[in-house]
Amino acid sequence: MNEIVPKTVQGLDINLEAYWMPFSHNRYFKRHHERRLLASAKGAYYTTVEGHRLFDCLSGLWCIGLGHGHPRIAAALKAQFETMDYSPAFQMGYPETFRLAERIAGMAPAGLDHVFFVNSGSEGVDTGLKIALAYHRVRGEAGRIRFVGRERGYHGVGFGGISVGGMVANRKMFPSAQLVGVDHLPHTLNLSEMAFSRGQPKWGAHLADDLARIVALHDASTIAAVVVEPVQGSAGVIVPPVGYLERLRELCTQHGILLVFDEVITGFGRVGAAFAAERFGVVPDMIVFAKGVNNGAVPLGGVIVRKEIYDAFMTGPEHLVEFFHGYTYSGHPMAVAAAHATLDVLEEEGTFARVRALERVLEDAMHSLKGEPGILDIRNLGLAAAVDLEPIAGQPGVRALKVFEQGLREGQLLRFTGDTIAVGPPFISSEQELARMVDGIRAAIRAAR
Ligand code: PXG
Ligand code: PLP
Repeated sequence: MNEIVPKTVQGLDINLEAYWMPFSHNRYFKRHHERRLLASAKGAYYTTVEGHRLFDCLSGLWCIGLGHGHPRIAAALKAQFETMDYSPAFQMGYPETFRLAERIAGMAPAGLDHVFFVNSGSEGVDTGLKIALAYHRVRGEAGRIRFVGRERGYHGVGFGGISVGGMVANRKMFPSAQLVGVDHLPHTLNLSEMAFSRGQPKWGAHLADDLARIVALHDASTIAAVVVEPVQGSAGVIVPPVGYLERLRELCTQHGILLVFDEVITGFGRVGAAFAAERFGVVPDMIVFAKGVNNGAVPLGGVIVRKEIYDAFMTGPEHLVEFFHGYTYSGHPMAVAAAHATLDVLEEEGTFARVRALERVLEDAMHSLKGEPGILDIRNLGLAAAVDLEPIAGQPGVRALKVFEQGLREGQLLRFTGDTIAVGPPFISSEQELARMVDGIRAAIRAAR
């Protein structure tokens, strides 16, 4: 096990040891990095250091819908850097950041009209939770300190996000650092009721009623917010049952609880609309976004809130800070410039309509995998889909790893977690590229028995 292995990459003067990779099998990667070190990217493709071309089946990590190296974004970044690289986030302003906030508010459902900028989804979630607590407190409901998340939810890696999140591996090391007073709704995936559903499953709206049980247990006056991903992304594209989000909205309204949609993956086009809130016709009180807002070019995230939430803070002497929160890089000019260019392209190219059209192509192609060996479920919505594979007995995760590795040989960069394969192809994908991607997945699944 512990023999010394060379970790210097052939032909590249680097040693892989010092870098502690995030959410990765470090030791395995450092031994088996063939086709996994990326040298460059353009459009929907990466090129590895060995010179292999890989189709980017997950749009980076769900963030570069418009493809890599978009010339409009490149030009905006160059111009921004030459005009102003950085401006202080606190007590000073940059006009383009204000303009971006107005623009994003304009894309959100009516009523959500103020934007707080952060630098990632994790910061967005923790910011949203802090806004919720502080909002209730400034309104004289300081007793509302509890949160409700959901099993299998992913809300980033901050202490708040892992507390409302529902992924045991991300939580179990940190029991002492969970927020106090968090309950979890059940997740909505039930294969005996909904395996191989296309789009929203019909079964499962009643699972939202668990919120009524939690309210009855703790009393509404103790609960600040419910936080859910409208579509659970990291857990493997778990699509909400018909009527489920509507029911959550109803219960939150009835009990004065804020409903927070974490749209870090679903925002800015992935589901064929600006937000999943629009796609499903359910309006939350806050939307957390990141990733696609600027095509992943520079870290940027944010929280969009209702006017009543913002207004609740705008009391007291005008010269005092209203909300003691923010980041050095909140509204960073480079991130803002990339966002304006991204939103320009999304608008001008009618990208959301294109995603809706491609959704049908992806759906048919992915569901054509049904019947291949050891497939337990296939799910999809927008340009997102997942396949659950039957695990190899006693070796959870190994089957999906094999499919991933074979996928690389097929020229497809897939995403695997557990024994689930997820795809979220770029919005610029052609129908042929989606077909080739699914052919690659099919070949990889067959080879990885
Ligand atoms: N909320 C949601 C819903 C997310 O999907 C985060 C918060 C955290 O964002 P940051 O920017 O802090 O990573 C995410 C991130 C995957 C995958 O393969 C998903 C994410 C990140 C990396 C990989 O599903 N989601
Ligand atoms: N740690 C120290 C010592 C700092 O001075 C700061 C910011 O000024 C931070 C952490 C927070 O950094 P950021 O604003 O980039 O989140």
